[in-house]
Amino acid sequence: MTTEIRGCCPLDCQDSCAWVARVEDGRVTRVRGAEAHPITQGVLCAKVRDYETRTYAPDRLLYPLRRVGPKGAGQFERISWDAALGEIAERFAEVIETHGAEAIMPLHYLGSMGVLQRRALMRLFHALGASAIHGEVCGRAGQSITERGHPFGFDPEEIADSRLIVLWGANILSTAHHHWHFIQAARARHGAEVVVIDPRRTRTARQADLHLPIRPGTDVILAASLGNVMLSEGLVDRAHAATVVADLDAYAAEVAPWTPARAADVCGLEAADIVALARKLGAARPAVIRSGIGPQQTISGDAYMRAISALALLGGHWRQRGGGLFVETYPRFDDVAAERADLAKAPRRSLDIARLGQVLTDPTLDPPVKALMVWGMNPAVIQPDLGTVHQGLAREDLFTVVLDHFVTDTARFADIVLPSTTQLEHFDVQGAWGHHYILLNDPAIPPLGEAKSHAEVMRMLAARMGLSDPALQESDEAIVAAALPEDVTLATLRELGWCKASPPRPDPTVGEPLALRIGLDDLGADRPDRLPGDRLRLLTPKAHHFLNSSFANMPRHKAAQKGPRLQIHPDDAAAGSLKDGEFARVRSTTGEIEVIVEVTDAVRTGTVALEGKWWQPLDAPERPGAVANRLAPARWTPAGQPAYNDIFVEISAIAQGSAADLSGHGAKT
Ligand SMILES: Nc1nc2c(c(=O)[nH]1)N[C@H]1C(S)=C(S)[C@@H](COP(=O)(O)OP(=O)(O)OC[C@H]3O[C@@H](n4cnc5c(=O)[nH]c(N)nc54)[C@H](O)[C@@H]3O)O[C@H]1N2
Ligand SMILES: Nc1nc2c(c(=O)[nH]1)N[C@H]1C(S)=C(S)[C@@H](COP(=O)(O)OP(=O)(O)OC[C@H]3O[C@@H](n4cnc5c(=O)[nH]c(N)nc54)[C@H](O)[C@@H]3O)O[C@H]1N2
Ligand code: SF4
Ligand SMILES: [Mo]
Repeated sequence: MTTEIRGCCPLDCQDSCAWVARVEDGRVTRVRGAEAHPITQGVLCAKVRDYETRTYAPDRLLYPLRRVGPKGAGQFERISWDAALGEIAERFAEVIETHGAEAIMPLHYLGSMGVLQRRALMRLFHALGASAIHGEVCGRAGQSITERGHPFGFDPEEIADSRLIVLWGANILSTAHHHWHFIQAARARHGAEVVVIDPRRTRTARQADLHLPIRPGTDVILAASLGNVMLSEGLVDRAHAATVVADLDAYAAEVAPWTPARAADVCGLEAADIVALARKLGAARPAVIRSGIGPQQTISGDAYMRAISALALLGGHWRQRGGGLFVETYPRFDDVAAERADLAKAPRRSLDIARLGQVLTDPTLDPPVKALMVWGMNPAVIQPDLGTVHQGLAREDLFTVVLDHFVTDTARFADIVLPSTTQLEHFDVQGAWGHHYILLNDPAIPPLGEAKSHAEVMRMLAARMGLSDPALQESDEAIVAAALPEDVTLATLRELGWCKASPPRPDPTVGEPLALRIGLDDLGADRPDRLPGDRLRLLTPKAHHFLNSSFANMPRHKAAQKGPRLQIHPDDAAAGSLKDGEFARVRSTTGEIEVIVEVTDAVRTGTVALEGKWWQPLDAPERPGAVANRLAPARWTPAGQPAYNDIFVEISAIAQGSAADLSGHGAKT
C-alpha cells in the first residue's frame, strides 16, 4: 500500500520547506518538495532530497546507550529506556541535592526547528529550576540591531518586486536556494540587478551581475564608505531621513573619513566599484540588502550590522514593497511560549550557550555545571574555543546526556545517549526564520527501534522524577497550541500542511527615530581598517551538501562534498609549495587540522576557506581531523557573536603517505 504524508524539513535553514513523504508498505521510499508551498515550489535541496536515508541509516542510533569507557572515548553499552531514565533521574536528583538545581544546564539549538523537538524538554528544566540559557551560536550580531529598534526582515516573497538585490556575505544558492525564486522573478519582472559581496566567487556570486570580492572582516568599512558617498552625492532623501534617523549628523561625521579610495585600500576593492554601488543604492526603488552569516561571524560583526542597516534606512528602502534589510524574518509563532518558563518557581541564573567552554571550565562558577543535557546541537564540532569545550565535556565529574540520531562527536562525550526520532517518525509544528509560514509535520512511520520524540522523553523523565505539574504531561497537540497565534488552529494547518502568518511590515517612520551611529571608534584594537599581516585568513563557510555538522557522517553527502577541501588561491599555494589534491596541515594559535588542498582562484589571495563542519574521523581518533573550530579563537563581539571567521592560519604540506587516514572524511570515497 502507498500513502503520502505531509511534513516539513526540520533543519536550521531559512527555507523551512514543506515536503511529502511517500510510504510504501510501511517504509518511506521518498521525500519530495510540496508543489503548492510558495517557498518550496516542489523541490528539496541537495542535502535533504533523500532525507529517508538519514532515518534508515545503518549507523542510526536506535537504542539508549551508557558509557563504559573513559569520557570522550565513545565506548558504550546498550541499555533499556527504563535503566536510562532511572540513571538520569537519579543523577539529576543527586546534583540538585548537592549543588542545587542551577547546577543542571540544558543545551539545545536548531538541529530540529520543530517546537516539540526543540522546546518541549525545556518544560522539564524550567520545572526543575535548572539554569536558564541565552545567547547565539549563529547570528547574534544580526539580532543585536533589533535591540536598537532596527528592523531586519520582511516577507521574502516581496523580493520579486526589488530592483536591486545586494547579497552581502550570503551564498544563498547553497544555503537558502528557494529564496532565489524571488530574485529570478525580480530579474524577469523588473530587470533587477544582483550584487554579491563575498571574498569567494561562490555559486551565488557566479550568478550575480556584479561580484565584489571583499577582503574578509572589512565589510563595516565598505558600508561606511557607501554611506559616505550616498550623503556626499546627495543620494539620500534627507526629508525622509529626518523622520527616521535620530543622529544623522553624528553618522555623517563618522563615515566622512571613509572616502572610496581609503575604503578601497582597506577592503581590497576598486574605488570606482564602491562609488557605483553607492549610486545604485541611492537610485534603486527599492533595494534589499540581504546579509548572510559570514560577515556577522567576525569580530566587527555587530558594527557591520549597524552599518548596513544604516544604508537601508538612508536609502529609504523600507518605504517600498521588496525593500529594506533582510537578515531574518519569522511568522507569528511564539515557540518560546511552549517552553513554559513560568514553571520555574524562582529566578535563576542564565548561561551563555555561545561560551560553553568557559561555562563548563570556569572554576569560579557557583554552582559549577554538574549535569548537562544536549539536544539539537553538536557543540563538540560547532562551538568556538573548541579546545576548552572539549576540556569541559571531558570532565569526569560532569554528567552528560545527549539526544541525537547518531553518535555524534558530542554524543561521544556523553554518559547516557538517547535515540531521538527523525522528522519522519514524529508529529511536530514549526515556524521559520526566513519566511512567514507555519508548517505541520505528521509522522510518516512509527519510530524505528526504540527512538523517542523529545516531548515523549520530557513526559517520561518528568514522571520518573516525580514532578507533578500537569504541564509536564500535556499532549503534543496541547504543547503546540501554546505557540500558535490566535488566528491559526491545528485544524487549519491540517487542511493544507502550512499556513501563512505574516507579522506587520516594519515601518521605521513609526515610533522613535533610530540611531545610526556605527561605533567605528569603539572597535579599538580590532579595527578592521588595519591592513592584515601576511598570514592567511581562514573562512569556514557552509557546505553545499551538509547542514552545519548534520549529514557530515552520511556517505552520499560526504562523497558529494569530496572531503575537507581547503580553497586556496594559486599565488598563495605557490608561495607555500602546496599542490592541488595533496594533503596539508592548517595551524592557528589554538590548534591544527588536516585538509585536502584545492587550488582555485575562486578565493582572493590572503584568504583560504574550508567548507563544512566535519566530524572527527572515527577511524583515526588520534589525528586532528578537519574540525575547523579547533582553529577558531575564543573571541566574541560585544553582543556575544562568536567570531568564527577571524581565524589566521599557517599551512604546510603533509608528506604523502602520512595522510592516508584522511579517507575517514570520505576523501577517497
Ligand atoms: N547547504 C547548507 N545550507 C545551510 C547551512 C549549511 O550548513 N549548509 N547552514 C544553515 C545556517 S545555520 C545558516 S546560519 C545559513 C547561513 O547562510 P550563509 O550566510 O549563506 O552561509 P555562510 O556560508 O556561512 O556565509 C556566506 C558567505 O559569507 C562569506 N564570508 C565569510 N566571511 C566574510 C566576510 O568577512 N565578509 C563577507 N562579505 N563575506 C564573508 C563566505 O565566503 C560565504 O560564502 O545557512 C543555512 N543553510
Ligand atoms: N567555524 C564555524 N563554526 C560555526 C559556523 C560556521 O559557519 N563556522 N556556523 C555556526 C552556525 S551559523 C550555527 S547555526 C551553528 C550550528 O550548530 P548546530 O546547531 O550544532 O548544528 P548541527 O551541526 O547541524 O547540529 C545539530 C545536531 O542536531 C542533530 N539533529 C538534527 N535533527 C535532529 C532531531 O530531530 N532531533 C535531535 N535530537 N537531534 C537532531 C544533528 O544530528 C546534529 O548533531 O554552528 C555554528 N558554528
Ligand atoms: S535544508 Fe533548507 S532548502 Fe533543504 S529541504 Fe530543508 S528547508 Fe529546504
Ligand atoms: Mo546558523
